[in-house]
Amino acid sequence: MTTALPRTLTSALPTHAGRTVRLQGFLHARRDLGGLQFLVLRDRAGLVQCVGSGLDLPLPESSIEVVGRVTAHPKAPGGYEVQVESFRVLTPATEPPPVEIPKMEWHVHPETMLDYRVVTVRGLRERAILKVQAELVAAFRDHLRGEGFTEISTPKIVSAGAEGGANLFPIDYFGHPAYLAQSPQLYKQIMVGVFERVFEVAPVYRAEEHATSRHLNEYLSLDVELGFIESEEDVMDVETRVLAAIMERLREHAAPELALLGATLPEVPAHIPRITLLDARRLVEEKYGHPVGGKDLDPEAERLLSQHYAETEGTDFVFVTKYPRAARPFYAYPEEGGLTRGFDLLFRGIEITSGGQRIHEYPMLQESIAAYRLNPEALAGYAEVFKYGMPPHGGFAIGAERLTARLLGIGNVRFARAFPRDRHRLTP
Ligand code: AMO
Repeated sequence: MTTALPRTLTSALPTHAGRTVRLQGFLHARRDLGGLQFLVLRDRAGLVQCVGSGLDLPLPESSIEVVGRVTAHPKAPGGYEVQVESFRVLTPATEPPPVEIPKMEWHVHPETMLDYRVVTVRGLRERAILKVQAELVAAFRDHLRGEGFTEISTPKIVSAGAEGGANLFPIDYFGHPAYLAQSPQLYKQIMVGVFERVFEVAPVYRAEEHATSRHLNEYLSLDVELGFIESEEDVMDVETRVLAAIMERLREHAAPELALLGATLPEVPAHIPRITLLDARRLVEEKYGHPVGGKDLDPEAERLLSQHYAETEGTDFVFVTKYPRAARPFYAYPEEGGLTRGFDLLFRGIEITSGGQRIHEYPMLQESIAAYRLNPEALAGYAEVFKYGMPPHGGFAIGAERLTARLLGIGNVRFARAFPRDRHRLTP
């Protein structure tokens, strides 16, 4: 060690003005001007410009250490500058990065950016996106713990899918067929029998064949399930409070990142408006002349419905409720007229959540499996816990990348994940 000084972070520089500090970080940028050398050091907290001369500067992104005196410098980014007294390379980069990391806009193809993700992810925008997501996840956890929820961890290798559809990834499990979990659905329900209120933060897998701006093949699912509810209304209320807590935490802990990304946080109303799917379809058709085919709202209908609520109620959120059974999995709690107690939450034009009340009685579940023409044997494992007594319960799941992308105005969910998996991408 060249010095016994403890490491100082760039965020602490204002409290060290006039003193000598030891900084460590990455060589973010460098510039020679006459005999003077300017370098920008980037650490986990931010950036600082350092000035020296006669330094043997390595390639950008090398890990470096600077010892120097902190001076107030109104024109420097952050308002402080460091006069280099000694400089040390901790690890030299051996190749220059494929893009200039300090640039806020890279005029390269998005695929190229993802090809070089191991280093482009260091960019200030990319880092800010992931930082916001980390805070969002922390808020999700903290808030739910505060409401008496317990964190669980469920298998991602499973013997059957819970969500139906053809988007299961098969794997070879020692010669037996198995799948990557599409969602923790059954397991979170089972754990309601243990803790009453549970949540999980974990990746899930969907073999989506099509490349869209809202689908990943591996995404982070923020799952919640709770027992002893009256109806899906209780579930929507929990989600409303979770979202409010997330926004509050981001306001407090991610202000620099939000500013860098030019993002505005939404207000979460105490009561998010609800509209039934049937009424939503009617509204979109009558007000915007957009006919909705299919069982669910299509992406354009979601966008229009959100637009309607932004215009008329000034909110970025709307719950779409009472989905028909045809649009929901077999575990959705049925209602009169072929409907269910299932809902979606739209945020700024996109579905970020599905949820609802679930069937909790064994005979009703068997009826549902039959009504959906599913193989009861294949679902015997799913059904088993309902023999042993389960309270009325429900829950929801938020797609973390979709929420992050909509919050930050990112057009494609792939950029809301450090290492996205899509139809054509398995590396890095
Ligand atoms: P669902 O399949 O609707 O419901 O998924 C819940 C939420 O997860 C996100 N999501 C995705 N995000 C990125 N890429 C994908 N391919 C993808 N698929 C889904 C969306 C979606 O709203 N078990 C139920 C949830 C529940 O009822 O608790 C489920 O998985 O934001």
